[in-house]
Amino acid sequence: MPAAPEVLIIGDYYHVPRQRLIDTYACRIYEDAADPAALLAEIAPSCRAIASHARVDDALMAALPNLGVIANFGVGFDLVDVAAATKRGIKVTNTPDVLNDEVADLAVGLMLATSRQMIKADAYVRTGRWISDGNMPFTQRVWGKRLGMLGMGRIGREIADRCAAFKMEIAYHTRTPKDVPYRHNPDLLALAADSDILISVVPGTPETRHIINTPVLEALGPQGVLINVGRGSAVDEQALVACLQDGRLGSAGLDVFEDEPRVTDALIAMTENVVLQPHHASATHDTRDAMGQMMIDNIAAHFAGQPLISPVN
Ligand code: NAP
Ligand code: 8YV
Repeated sequence: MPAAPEVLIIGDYYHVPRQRLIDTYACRIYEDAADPAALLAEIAPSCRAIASHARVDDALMAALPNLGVIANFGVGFDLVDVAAATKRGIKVTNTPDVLNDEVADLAVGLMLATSRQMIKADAYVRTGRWISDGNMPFTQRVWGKRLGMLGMGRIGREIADRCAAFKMEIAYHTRTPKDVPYRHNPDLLALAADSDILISVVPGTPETRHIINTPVLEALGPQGVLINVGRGSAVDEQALVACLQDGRLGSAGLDVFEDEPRVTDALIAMTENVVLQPHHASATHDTRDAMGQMMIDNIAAHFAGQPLISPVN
């Protein structure tokens, strides 16, 4: 029987599909190697696939001349140098759609938790302030508010459809209009000025870097709420901190950050008007399992010479 094809596992992802991968193929684990360069030299002739949740750059691809596919754990593939892969004839895959509902649920949860100050309210009860200080000050409603969506792709649509059930008035900004029952606004600044709540769910690309900047945050305004479940790089975090500190922006609910897992001290200190999540929007057992299975199915399709399930390039 021929040896199972060699797969290099890079980065940490859900242990259940990871074990499935290890049970199916001859796998080597990059992080386990005492000498990563020696590992790469050893597997160079046989390694044909990478299953990754970490940076995959051109140097790594160059070290593995028989690499055919990089299967990325996650729909966002900003950690993979796709241009370099394409140049080398290496396929890249991701895990779209299976996480749409999960991420949309968390976006809505963050919007509610931030606007209704649910974390602060929880602390208010636990620390006895309800007794010592009386009723907690009021919060901002969500239903019927004007929602601006930055991004109206697979996940953005699920978020918008949920928010429609909250009787929100929904508009969105993307480079090209989509076939959705919401109003397209070609100008992000104008969208922010017309919104009470802005939800960002765009990929991390050079074009989206700091697309949410001081003017956008100021346009959202002192009562405005920013929710980010896309990529941290889309928000100028320094500008965000400054706007939250001096009241040019009302509040923020963030699942993603510029320098994960490090979060700037200023955001951590803001317990009154900021809600933080550890990049957890897709992090349920069911969804992470589905993402892992899709990653494995892409690798299997590649080895079988069949069309890939979700090719990126
Ligand atoms: P998608 O279907 O490709 O949608 C991306 C949307 O962003 C599209 O509507 C696209 O429209 C818009 N967009 C892209 N570049 C833009 C730009 N420069 N200006 C304005 N709009 C732009 O992707 P998806 O599956 O919804 O996922 C979106 C992203 O969410 C992923 O790439 C990932 O980074 C992030 N994500 C985060 C989590 C989490 O755990 N927090 C989980 C899953 C995904 P146009 O192309 O017309 O501009
Ligand atoms: C990933 C995500 O799993 O799919 C994406 O793009 O951001 C998440 O679903 C993330 O990389 C996990 O940390």
